[in-house]
Amino acid sequence: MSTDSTNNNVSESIFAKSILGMMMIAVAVSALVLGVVAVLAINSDSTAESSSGASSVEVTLTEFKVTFNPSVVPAGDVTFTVTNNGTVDHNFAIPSLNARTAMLKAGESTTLEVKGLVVGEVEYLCEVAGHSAAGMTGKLSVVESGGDMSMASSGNPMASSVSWQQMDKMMEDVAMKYPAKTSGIGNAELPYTMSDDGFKVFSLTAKVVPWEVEPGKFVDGWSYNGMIPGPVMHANVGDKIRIVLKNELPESTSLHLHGVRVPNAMDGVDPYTQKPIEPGATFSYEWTATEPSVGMYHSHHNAQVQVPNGLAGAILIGDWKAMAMSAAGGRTKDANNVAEQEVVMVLNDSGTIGLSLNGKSFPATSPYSLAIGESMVVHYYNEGNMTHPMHLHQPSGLVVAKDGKVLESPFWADTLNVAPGERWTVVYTPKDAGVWAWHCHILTHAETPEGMRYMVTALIVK
Ligand SMILES: [Cu+2]
Repeated sequence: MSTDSTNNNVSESIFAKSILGMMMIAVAVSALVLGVVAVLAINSDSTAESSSGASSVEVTLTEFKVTFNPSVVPAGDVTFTVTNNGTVDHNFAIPSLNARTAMLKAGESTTLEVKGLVVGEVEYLCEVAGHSAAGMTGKLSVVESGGDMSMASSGNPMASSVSWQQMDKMMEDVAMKYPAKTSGIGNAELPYTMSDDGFKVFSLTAKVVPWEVEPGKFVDGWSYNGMIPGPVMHANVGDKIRIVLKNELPESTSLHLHGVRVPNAMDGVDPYTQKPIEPGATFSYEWTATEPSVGMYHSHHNAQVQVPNGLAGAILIGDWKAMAMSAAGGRTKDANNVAEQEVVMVLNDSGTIGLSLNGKSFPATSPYSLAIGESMVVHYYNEGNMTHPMHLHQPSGLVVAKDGKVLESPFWADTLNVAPGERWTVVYTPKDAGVWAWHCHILTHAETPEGMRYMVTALIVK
């Protein structure tokens, strides 16, 4: 459904030809709109400088990638803290300076002191045979040190001694990575099987998997079927539904059907309505769907840990594309009154996954695309612990349903507060072409001194 098909619509060639350039405009617009630049910390009392005066740069090695934090380094003496986050041996070398670390085993870390880096570019690589060819090489930008560009610190923990040129470079580097490829994607459509007794049977397995939240950053993701968010289930009013949940987690769990009308015994609130599903055990939730729902399914056991760590997904009962367009009643100026896309957007801010849209942090978030006059029905789901004012730069959305109930009076909003547990259904029908930033408007959920991050994606209108 939705997010998957959307990804496919946005081919890389489109990005290669035009989107990156357009995205840069969006970046510039976004930076202005977000207004973050004014409060960025630029401080000559660098927190990133050691007592020896060397700047610190973190280098992370994985298969087969080398990532730097920050992504550009100031000229002068630099201490590289090199960590092998991969599964095989790697090292880090700058051949032109004859500087290299020893071979690092998986999980090992070391430091590499480099003196007198000069402004320009230096080539780096992993020296294990074949690894540079596989991608573990590149050029590191060395820029002038901060000097008198400094301003007062805002106290931001991200503060470091960077000039505005360094900051612009870092922001551009991040923006140009969008949409960054990461392993794993959530919200895949979950196929069902029909049982002999007439149930649509959906199978879920809860288990912990390595989840790539942003490029190179793997966390312990608590997943349904190995993905975050869990797979999307679609059913119709009148269906007999059975969800078979196998628990492969290190602790008990249970599954609550949030916003779905089910008998009390199927409400998933252990120990009241059932016993906890212990590790290794399986439990079946079954009921007959009597009402349309924009439902969440999520853990109701140690939920403040399990849900933000990833145990959440969408269950949609009824034809919400049709219901949303019917509720919109032609007000969005859709060309044919048909929704071309349905998008589930799960918001999160806590646990191992952290600030994210559909389990990914910018620049790993998925872009969406539409043509002028087409419509996209978006279901916002907040599975986190904070409210998120979701803002699409263009167009305004017509809010047509709250928590799976169609509104008697749909209303327009370009910024919509989505509180924990809420689902809002919005019809977006663009009128103007461009790459439109789409993000949470709590600014610390969207930007850092190193560029856009976390709850940011884009709608590309052709
Ligand atoms: Cu937010």
